[in-house]
Amino acid sequence: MLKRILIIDPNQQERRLLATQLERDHYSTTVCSTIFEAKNMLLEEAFDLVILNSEVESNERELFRFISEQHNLNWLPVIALVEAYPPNGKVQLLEWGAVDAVIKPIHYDELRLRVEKQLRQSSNFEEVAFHDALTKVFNRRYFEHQIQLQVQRSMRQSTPISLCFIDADRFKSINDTFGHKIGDLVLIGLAKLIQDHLRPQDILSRVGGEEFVIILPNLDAINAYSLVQSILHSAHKQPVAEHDGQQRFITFSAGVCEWNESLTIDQWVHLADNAAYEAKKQGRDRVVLTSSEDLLIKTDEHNIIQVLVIDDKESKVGDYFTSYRATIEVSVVNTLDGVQAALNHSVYSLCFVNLDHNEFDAMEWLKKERSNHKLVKFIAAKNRDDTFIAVQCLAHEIDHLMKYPCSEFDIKVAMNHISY
Ligand code: GH3
Ligand code: MG
Ligand code: MG
Repeated sequence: MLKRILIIDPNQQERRLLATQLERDHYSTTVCSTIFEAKNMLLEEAFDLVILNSEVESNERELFRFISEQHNLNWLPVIALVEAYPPNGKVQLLEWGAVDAVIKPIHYDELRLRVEKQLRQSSNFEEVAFHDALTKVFNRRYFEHQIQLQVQRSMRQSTPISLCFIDADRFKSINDTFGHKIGDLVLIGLAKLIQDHLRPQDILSRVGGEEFVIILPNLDAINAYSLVQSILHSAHKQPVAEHDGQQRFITFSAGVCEWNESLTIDQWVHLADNAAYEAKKQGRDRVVLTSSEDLLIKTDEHNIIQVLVIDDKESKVGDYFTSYRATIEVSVVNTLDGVQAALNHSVYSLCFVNLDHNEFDAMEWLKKERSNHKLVKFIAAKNRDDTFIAVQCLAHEIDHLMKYPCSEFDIKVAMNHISY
């Protein structure tokens, strides 16, 4: 795919010349003359590199600040073209965040080599940072990086966009029966089977062990649904892996949702994820289509946070959440059986779990809940420092770990930390 370069230069002739030269070298270029325009373009389109002709405006620094603050842009390389005098101009731009600075008047061949070098480095970086090592499809980080961009593009073009969550069915039994290695082959095969059905603009990411998500630009709910159905039909007919002459098949449960302007991105992700969960509940091996009317969780719109507290000790944690904010609805489960607690409280947006629960393996439960409810925030508590637990919490993307027993102040800190 052609690498895309944004050129920011107030001088029309110069930017045209540079664009023509780069296009001749097979880059795709977009030009603009102000930082303001550049910021809008960066929000709407994906670029691989920016060339900034410095001296443009006094608010150049603003461009670097803007890029570093956007989580989907902060790795974007900027090459600055600078005057030789004053000599600290170059240092200034490098300090602000330019990856390279070329003294004007530029020699095109030198600039081209520097562009090539930066792009090579960032594509190595992207390969490692945005791809899943096992299946080679994109990873969760890339998904998060793209979703906003893709929605913005759909809004601008007034085209539909859909999202699909896919979770392999009873995958654990494949591992248990044939071993982890065969499990890996099945995952690789499943990713390939899905990818083979997609168009170049679709973005397939592996977001969990046996879970995938697809961003489907320019596809409405019905078409997205039938696309995913056709993938599932192929999975019925076609093995995803073969070993020792044995064919391995896999089915999956999927949730599909089309975006609309009444939804936040978080709500949209939640809906599609929930639909996949619904597909599991209905018996697996199926696709469930959902829409914004099915928004189950009372979200920020109503300003209510539903908190599930799982704790077998006598504690005031529930009260602390309530006193943190009046619009928090708390269900405290002083249960002996945390699994049952989860079944009874499938709708919650924040969960506090005491890891020292005597009756069930709270960490195992958290792990599973985290993978089933991607938007729920999880707070875990433990009565002593334990590096192993801390590492596990990190690995399973638990949002906050705190010391137990906890005070009202600890809950405040936690809520602040997870920005509720
Ligand atoms: P369900 O139909 O309810 O989704 O059941 P499941 O067995 O697919 O789901 P569960 O969440 O119980 O198990 C997922 C398993 O996926 C457990 C974990 O060991 C396995 N797994 C996660 N990542 C990998 C991986 O990279 N390779 C292999 N081989 N297994 C993995
Ligand atoms: Mg799963
Ligand atoms: Mg599964």
